[in-house]
Amino acid sequence: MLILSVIVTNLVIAAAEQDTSAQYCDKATKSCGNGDEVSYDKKLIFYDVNPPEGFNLRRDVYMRFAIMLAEAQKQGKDNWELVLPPWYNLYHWRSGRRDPTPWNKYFDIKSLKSYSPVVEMYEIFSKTKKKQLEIDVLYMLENYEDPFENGVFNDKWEVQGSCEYEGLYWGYNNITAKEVLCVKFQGKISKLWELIALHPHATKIMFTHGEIPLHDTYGTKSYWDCRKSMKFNKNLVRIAKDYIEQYLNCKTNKCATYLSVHWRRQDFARSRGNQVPSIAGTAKQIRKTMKKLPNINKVFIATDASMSEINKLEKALNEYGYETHFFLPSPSIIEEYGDGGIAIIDQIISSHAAHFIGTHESTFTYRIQEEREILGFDSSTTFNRLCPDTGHCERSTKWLIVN
Ligand SMILES: Nc1nc2c(ncn2[C@@H]2O[C@H](COP(=O)(O)OP(=O)(O)O)[C@@H](O)[C@H]2O)c(=O)[nH]1
Ligand SMILES: *[C@@H]1O[C@H](CO)[C@@H](O)[C@H](O)[C@H]1NC(C)=O
Ligand SMILES: [Mg+2]
Repeated sequence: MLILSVIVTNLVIAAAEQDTSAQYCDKATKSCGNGDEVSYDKKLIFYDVNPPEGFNLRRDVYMRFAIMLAEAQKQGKDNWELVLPPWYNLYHWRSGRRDPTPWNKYFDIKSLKSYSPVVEMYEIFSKTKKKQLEIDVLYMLENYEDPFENGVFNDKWEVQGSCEYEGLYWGYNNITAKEVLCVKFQGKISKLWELIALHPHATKIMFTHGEIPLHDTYGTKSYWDCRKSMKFNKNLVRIAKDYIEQYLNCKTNKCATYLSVHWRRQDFARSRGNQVPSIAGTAKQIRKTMKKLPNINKVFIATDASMSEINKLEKALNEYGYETHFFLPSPSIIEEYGDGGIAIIDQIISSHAAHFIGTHESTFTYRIQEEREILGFDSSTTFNRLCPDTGHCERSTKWLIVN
């Protein structure tokens, strides 16, 4: 507590100091009028995530940083902004290479900003006078080899010394870092303020491996306030709602007309074979649930399965007599939104179903479950999972909303 308050004091002092690097000019405040070199009045936090991590874990990492900044802001530390890391080269997004994609393609930025001081990379670029964007300090976070030293997990960090960044800077070749430091880190994300305080004059700080710091508290009101602000881009919502109306016969938020299933395949089917069902096993489990929903005959499947797997499941469900739907995007939707947008549309459609069955330990499923909590569905319709064909089937954990 004492240490923290010292740090907070340091930060306040640091904030009061003028930034002399003068790389920014703020159009909004018109402080750029006659070409004077005027500083952007906010300090910036950048982060990236372990490259193989998917979209939905990245959404959780975002929440950790967004909450960290929102909480700091509540305590009067309002001179920091979080730069939204453009989406680039995601492992699961295979339908063609795309340029680094801003967050507004997928999310409602106004809504994100209503919770936390966030800014898009292109907004920062547009205020950068130099040809390069220079990060002052880049902290490369690393796990401790033994997180449970003497049997206990303590929050801690340790600067290891300077090292080399070999990452991609979100796909940009005009970003550099003046200083790169390797840091062993474990524990709550708010401890990053201690690292930040080591460089009180730095105005642009970046963290790699943003997935290493943990939520200060998981599932609390701040968590849900942040989560609620993560609204999707309105166009994606409209596409999903049009689909629901046209094919699933529902015009309201809480639909009574269909069951939805998140059927995660690909790497899950390959490397977690004992946790996910076979195709025939999936169809059987869907039938078992459908028997308890006598008024419903429509099934919506969100999936990353191959076309041949999709056809097999569809055939099995049709044989049981169910009307089966998959969202098949038009070429123009693929072109405009890519795999990321299609995945979001699948999530939105799944969120509105009368009843949902997810895939165990999939963050894609978790985000759908949260959406359903926000929509106000009974938790018994939400926290359900596909079980393996044989063996033990652990129940889904219920992460209930806190309003
Ligand atoms: N369109 C679509 N894509 C999916 C679906 N399930 C998984 N994916 C893709 O696979 C990725 C899985 O990574 P991630 O989001 O981290 O979720 P997790 O790996 O299931 O925890 C997603 O981001 C999507 O790109 C699905 O039901 N529909
Ligand atoms: C860096 O490159 C990107 C992509 O070409 C461009 O949009 C951006 O404005 C550039 N940034 C700076 C600071 O010049
Ligand atoms: Mg993943």
